[in-house]
Amino acid sequence: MGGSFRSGSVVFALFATGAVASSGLAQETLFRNDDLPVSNANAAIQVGFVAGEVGAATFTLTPQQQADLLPMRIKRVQILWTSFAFQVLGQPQPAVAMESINVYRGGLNPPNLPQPVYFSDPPQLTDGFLNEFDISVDDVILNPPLSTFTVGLEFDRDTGAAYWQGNTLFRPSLVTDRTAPPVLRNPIFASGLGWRDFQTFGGTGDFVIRVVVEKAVVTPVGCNRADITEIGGSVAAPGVPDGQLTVDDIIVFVNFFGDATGCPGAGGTPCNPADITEIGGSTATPGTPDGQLTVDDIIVFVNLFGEGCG
Ligand SMILES: [Ca+2]
Ligand SMILES: [Ca+2]
Ligand SMILES: [Ca+2]
Repeated sequence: MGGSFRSGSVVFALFATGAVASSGLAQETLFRNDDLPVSNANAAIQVGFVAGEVGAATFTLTPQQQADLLPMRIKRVQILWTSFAFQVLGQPQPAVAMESINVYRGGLNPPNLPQPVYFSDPPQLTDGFLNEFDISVDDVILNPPLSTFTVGLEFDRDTGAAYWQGNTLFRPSLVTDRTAPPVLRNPIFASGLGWRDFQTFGGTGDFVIRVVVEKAVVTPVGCNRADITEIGGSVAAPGVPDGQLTVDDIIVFVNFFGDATGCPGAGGTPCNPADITEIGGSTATPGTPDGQLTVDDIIVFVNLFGEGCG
C-alpha cells in the first residue's frame, strides 16, 4: 500500500452539510474553491489519508484583494467532513480528532512549495458537517506580498474505523466537489512523496475547505505606545514607529487628536494613531485602542512620552 495517499473517491449526492451561515459582517471575506452544494451535484469522499498526510486548498487573492485585505488574519476554517456510512446509511460515525489545521503561505507551484506558518491544536471533526473552527485567537496573520495561501487538514494517527467495511466506506474523510480545477490548487502532502497535486493521483475536484479572513489591523510596534511615527513623520505620511520618541511623535499625536481623522472608528480597532488606549486605560494597563479619542489617550501618551524609551 505504501502508506501514502491514493485517490479512492466515493461519490455521493450531498444532502447533509450542516450548513454554516455565511457571515453577515462586511469586513469578513470568505475564500472557497469548491462549488458545493449544488442541486444534485455529486461530492466525493477522498479516502486513503494516513497519519501525517495533509489535504489542502490553495486560494488566490486578486490584485484588488491583495490591496484590500493584506495583511490579513485567518479567522475561521470550514472543513466538510463526512462518511459514506452517514450519507447513505444514515449511520453517523464518531467524531475524531485530527492532528492539526495548517496554514501556509503560497501554494504548490513547483519548485515552490507551501510554506508553513501555523499549526492548530488538534481539531475535533464531526461526521456530516461543514465543521467550523475559530482560530482568530491564535492571531494567524499573513503579510504582504502575498498572492496565494493554502489551508489544509493534517491527519492523525491511523485510528477509528477502517476506511472500508465490506463494500462500504465507513470512515469519514475530506470531501471534494467533482468539477476539475483549472490550476494546481489542491495540494496533498503524501507520505513518502511530499507535496503533490490532487490531480497527480487522478483526482478531480476541489477540497471543500473554506476560509474566512479579515484585514488585520496591526498595532504599530514602537518602543512604547507614544512612539507613533518616525522622524520626519506627518499626519499625511506618518511612516512607521522608529523605536524612539521625538518631537515628531508629539506633533503627529496632537494633529491626529486635533482633527480626529478616522474617528470614531469601529470598536476594538484604533481609529487613528492618536488612539492608543481605551477609556480607563493607563500606562500600566493601556488595554486596547477603542476607536475613539478621549482624554485617556492624551494622558497615556503624555505619561509614556515622559517615561521615554530605553
Ligand atoms: Ca470544483
Ligand atoms: Ca517615534
Ligand atoms: Ca482611545
